[in-house]
Amino acid sequence: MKKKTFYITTPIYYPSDKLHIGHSYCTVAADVMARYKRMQGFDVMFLTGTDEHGQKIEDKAKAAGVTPQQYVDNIVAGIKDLWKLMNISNDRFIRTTDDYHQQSVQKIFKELYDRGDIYKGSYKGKYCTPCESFWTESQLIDGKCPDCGREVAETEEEAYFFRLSKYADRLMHYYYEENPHFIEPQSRLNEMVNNFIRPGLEDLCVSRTTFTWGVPVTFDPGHIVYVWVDALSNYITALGYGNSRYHDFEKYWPADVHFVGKEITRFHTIVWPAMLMALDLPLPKRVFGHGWLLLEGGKMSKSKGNVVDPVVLCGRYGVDSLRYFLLREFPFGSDGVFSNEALINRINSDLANDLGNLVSRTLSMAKKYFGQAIPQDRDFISPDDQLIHMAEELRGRYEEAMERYAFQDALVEVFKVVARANKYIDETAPWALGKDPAQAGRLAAVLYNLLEIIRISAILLTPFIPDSVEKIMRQLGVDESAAKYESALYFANTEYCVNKTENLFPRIDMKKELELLEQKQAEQEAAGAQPAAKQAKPKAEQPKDAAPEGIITIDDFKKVKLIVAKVTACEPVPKSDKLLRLSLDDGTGTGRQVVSGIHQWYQPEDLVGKKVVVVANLRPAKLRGVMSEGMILAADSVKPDGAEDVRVVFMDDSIPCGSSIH
Ligand code: ME8
Repeated sequence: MKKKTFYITTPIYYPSDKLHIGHSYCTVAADVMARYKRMQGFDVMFLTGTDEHGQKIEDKAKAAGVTPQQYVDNIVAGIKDLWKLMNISNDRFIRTTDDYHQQSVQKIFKELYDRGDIYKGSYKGKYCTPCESFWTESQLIDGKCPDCGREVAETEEEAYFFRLSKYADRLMHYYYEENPHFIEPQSRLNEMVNNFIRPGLEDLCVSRTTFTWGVPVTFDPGHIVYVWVDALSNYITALGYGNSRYHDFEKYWPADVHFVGKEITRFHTIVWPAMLMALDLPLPKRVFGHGWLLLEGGKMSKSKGNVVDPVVLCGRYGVDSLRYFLLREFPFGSDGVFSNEALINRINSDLANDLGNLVSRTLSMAKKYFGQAIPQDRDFISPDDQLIHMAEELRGRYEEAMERYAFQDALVEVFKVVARANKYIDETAPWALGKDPAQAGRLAAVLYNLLEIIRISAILLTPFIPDSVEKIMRQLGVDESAAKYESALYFANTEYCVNKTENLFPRIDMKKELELLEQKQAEQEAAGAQPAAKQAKPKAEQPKDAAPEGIITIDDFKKVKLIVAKVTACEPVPKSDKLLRLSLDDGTGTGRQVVSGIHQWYQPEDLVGKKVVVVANLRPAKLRGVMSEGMILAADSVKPDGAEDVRVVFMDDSIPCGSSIH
């Protein structure tokens, strides 16, 4: 029998800077859904990618002194690494600079033109470069871009327009008659209708002539296809529409769901369906506009530094912990405030205390009392029924939530059962049963019940924390069929072969960890706030003549004084397990002292006698009460197991102390 298909997409991200936790949020959610549908037996197509054209990228590349292609290649490589690190199981990754995509976009544009849905006109209005959007005077807020609050420029150009206005009625019909669940959550439907459709849709300007980094309009040289037409088309070109690179269009289109951030719901629920109507193609079944992750104080901003960098968070707490937190903490459709404290609390309470404890207590008791397998001679008694019933009903409740994309609700259901099982341990007191040989049958039933609950919960947690579930299943020693979705419906007289337990989710010392993160942040701020992550919306205002975000000028770079220095002495900073105090010969004759958070990776003897690179003109700062007059350079990376790795940059010993580095 042919498998049912499921096609799910994320937005394609702008590779204008490194991605931050907000981008991870949407991608992890899509990954969870894709894994869930695969687990159910669907033939899944999960697409993500990058949206690489437009003036913003062209400007950034120029400022960086590289070609736009070089600029995006570099960032896209980092994005792919991030998805690998975060265990994202996308089936395809589309880049809008891929040849096949560009050719398809050209065909789509021409097709719309030939059908009369694109026509040539002239545009006069206000243009916001960072948002790549035209605005009318009345749409501006205080004369500035209503989306990002930045300056807009007066523009007039000959341009092509898409007859968006023509589709208003058909869109309304689709929303209300044909597919009432098209826009989720429902509040976004009201927003689209009241804010955009009812006031009257205007035709959309779909070409640009003011820059060149984009897909050229084949029949009118000098015109570039508007970046949103280019970007939205990715959902079909990636399946082979208009190209012969892929051949899955018939199989997977229409998409089952597009996951998008709420700010781009408009493009996906108005512009995109209208484009598809104009092309005579089926419309996506659903667009889910999810909420934003905000930081305390309102927005994620680069001044908050690495703490919102998913690479750092995965390195410190593990990929699964972060995945779990993102989907458990915030209802998918609403905004949520991200904080390190919330993250650590959630890991400690749910993963370490509830799930981790249940697994380790149960497994160690099973091992202690019965070795590996649980004897078949089991005395079940009626109080077990309520627990078993709850576990056997769990899959239904979980599924009901998952089908609504209510990831938080699905996880709450699973953890209700986990909590109930922990309570059951306290009620049945297996350690007391273990003392009485006459109770062996009862003890076997209790431990069997607990193992079955762990197994069922683990199956349902697979999409969220896949690596940890694999470890749990290994520890339970069950065969593959007992780990399948079908087997999550009932107690299955499963055979267990219990293995050595390993602490899955170590408890995090909140106080120490927050201090460490604060210190990392202080170091960054002292170092001039390194831009670690792409700034999330809403965007902060920038001075008019500032270089694009994430880019510095050569003059900025010249401000940093880098010199070679030799480590003459080194010792741990008292009361800190992270910091080392280094005495340096910096060629001045007086020397200097630097405090560095590298003790986790280096012992003093690894450093003494070595030559390092020092940022010599950093404002001195006290770290744990010890004055630090500079910073040594080191590379920060993530090992395959997710742990953070730091390697100091050492210099050739023949270079004299005090030599400056340009
Ligand atoms: O808009 N919280 O790309 P983009 C939650 N290229 N999600 C966030 C977030 C935050 N703070 N910040 C970003 C684009 N996101 C276009 C899309 S699609 C055809 C073209 C997520 O790099 C959210 O899903 O600005 C948002 O829609 C997406 O990143 C935008 O990424």
